[in-house]
Amino acid sequence: MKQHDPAERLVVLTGAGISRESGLETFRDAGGLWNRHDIADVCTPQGFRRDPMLVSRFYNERRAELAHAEPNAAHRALATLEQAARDGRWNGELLIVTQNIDDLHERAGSRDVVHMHGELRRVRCLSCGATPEWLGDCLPDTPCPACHRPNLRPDIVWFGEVPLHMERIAAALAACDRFVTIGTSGMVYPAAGFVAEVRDHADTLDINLEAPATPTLFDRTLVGPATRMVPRWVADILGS
Ligand code: BJW
Repeated sequence: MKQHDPAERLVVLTGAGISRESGLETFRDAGGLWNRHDIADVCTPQGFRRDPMLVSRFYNERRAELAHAEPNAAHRALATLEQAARDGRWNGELLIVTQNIDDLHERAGSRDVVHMHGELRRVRCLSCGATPEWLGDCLPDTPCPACHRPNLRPDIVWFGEVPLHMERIAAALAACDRFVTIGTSGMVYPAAGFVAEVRDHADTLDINLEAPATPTLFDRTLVGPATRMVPRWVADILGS
């Protein structure tokens, strides 16, 4: 039986679809990134070891695109909900877990955002472990600002690597009353398995441009573009 505490705990899982209307490509849609790039080449540690220049250029291009992208109405609506909790206008708490490596949630004003697949605007030094912010290009011979050795990689979770912040995410999922996914195909684990973890104790909703092709585990689905559906759904929660 589903139970609700007075303070509602909401976990929102976002995917590439929420940033599509900001001009950033998704992965698996027609014309998405995986139509033009081989996953094994650009999204695995083996691919990086094989050809670090190719992988560095792939992420340099995406970092440059991100610099020109702006948060959209869906990102802003989620930030409004978080702000409403802080103001006491909504008796709930919101955690955004994003699979996205962009920073559009933060730029829209969200503060509590967990980047489970890493962040494009950060690199990681394989020599000293530093993870400095990185806004420009990074190439295989770029020295680490901390230890000066040329051993930097994008601070991204590739296939076969363990996603970040899993303990915090697991605790939030175990405690949530409501779980909502926005703009994700549900193809990549462990994120794809979250709905199965929560559906016995939480209401579940999927917001996506496309209606699901097969029966899903979600209680409800809202079909339409994130910029239209998310503000509407947030307005419903806030009762306006
Ligand atoms: C809109 C819209 C609009 C469009 N409005 N909607 C079986 C079981 C469990 C695991 C595995 C398994 N088989 C293999 C695995 C492992 C593997 C995996 O899942 N593989 C699958 C391909 C099967 N997973 C991993 O390796 C992960 N690690 C792992 O499992 O470690 C083990 C472990 C876990 C936990 C604890 C301990 C150990 C790592 C996965 C790393 C994924 N990395 C990437 C790249 C990140 C960097 C980058 O951006 O380059 O993450 S891959 C890529 O896919 C990216 C995304 O975050 C991720 C998900 O994609 P997303 O966001 O769903 O995008 P799309 O394009 O697929 O969908 C977009 C959706 O938006 C569509 O539905 C559209 O309709 C919709 N849309 N416009 C609303 N306007």
